[in-house]
Amino acid sequence: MVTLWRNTRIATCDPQARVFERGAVLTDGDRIAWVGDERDMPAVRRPDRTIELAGRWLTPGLVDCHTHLVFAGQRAAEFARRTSGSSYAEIAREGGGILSTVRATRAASEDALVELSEPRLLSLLHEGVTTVEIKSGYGLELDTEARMLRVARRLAAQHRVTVSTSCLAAHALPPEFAGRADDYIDTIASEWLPRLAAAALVDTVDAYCEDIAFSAAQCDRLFTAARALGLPVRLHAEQLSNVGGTQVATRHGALSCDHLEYANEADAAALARAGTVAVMLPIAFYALAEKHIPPIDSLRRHGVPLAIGSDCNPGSAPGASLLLAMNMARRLFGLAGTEVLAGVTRHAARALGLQHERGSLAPGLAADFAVWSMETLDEFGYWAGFNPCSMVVRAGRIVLERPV
Ligand code: DI6
Ligand code: FE
Repeated sequence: MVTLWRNTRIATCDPQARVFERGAVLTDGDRIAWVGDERDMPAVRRPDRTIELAGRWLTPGLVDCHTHLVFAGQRAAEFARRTSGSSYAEIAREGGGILSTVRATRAASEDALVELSEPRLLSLLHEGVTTVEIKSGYGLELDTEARMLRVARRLAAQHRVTVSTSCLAAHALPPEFAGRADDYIDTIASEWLPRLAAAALVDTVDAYCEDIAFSAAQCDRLFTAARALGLPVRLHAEQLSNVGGTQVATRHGALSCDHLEYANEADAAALARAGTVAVMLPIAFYALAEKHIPPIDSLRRHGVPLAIGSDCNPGSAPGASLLLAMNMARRLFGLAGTEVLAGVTRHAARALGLQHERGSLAPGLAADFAVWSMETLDEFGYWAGFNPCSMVVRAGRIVLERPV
């Protein structure tokens, strides 16, 4: 079916960031057939139906390129401790933090995890998100890692969303491997990854490179194994300190390096050389009351593509709002409205290796878009705790309408 979406202002988020003030989109089934100024529309395509958008803004469906939204339990008690002075690293060293969510997640069935994760996914979908990345990393044993990734696949099958999975088994050292971090990395690399990949559960391999997690050398070994299996890599790098993760990840052609609060000039240069996306996660920065801001100017100067993710997780970013992350990226990191919009569309798709399919509006790409009750594009990242998304279209079909 050919549909004409008209009377809309369009931000294509393509590499030229083209905007059409009197725009229209033609979709044919689940693909975009044409996008542009309505006056230039080819007369040959007779639409089967026409949707009037009353001058509202239209953008690509948003892409949340970094979430840990499959988990059980919550860590409100840790949040309370942190608001009265304990640090994230301190709580992690005592066996709380990630390991506390690992205990809850190991004890949860696959069905229970689907049910617990759905409200968080829906919260994102109501904000115009049509593609979401979901990590494992709260199993730290083969069975539970596989269960988390199956849950991510089931969420994709049951909801109108594209899901990209990341295996984050190298998130923390499980108690079974206490004092044997190298053995743990080797076990993931030689036993778990091949089996998870064979079951088609893994799109990307991720790791947490930090003092309280895994060293750059360990991530290097894991990434060598991942790439031998044909899997792309990405990394949680330089979040709480600089331990050289960005240098290792970029040598492996990483799709993205995420967090980067403590990245330096040489890291920015390495990201640019490798074409790696820098993913900003300001909700984690905020919730941990971090003070050290990512080197935004240096990333800009080197021309590194900047993306923004929600980081939805029960520890450092409790919540499920990409719009809030966009607001924080502007207020806390100084990003511009145009930067946050590109950061949740084109650059976020690139962080998942999906830039040729989604994240911008052009003929041949997926007909995934969001419609916004806004006057100006500068309202992206301006609202805090208010959602101006009024319609979500996925694969050419309206999947959500909200009164705004
Ligand atoms: N960095 C983060 O922000 C999350 N994981 C990571 O490596 C936090 C995960 C958690 O605390 O549960
Ligand atoms: Fe994370």
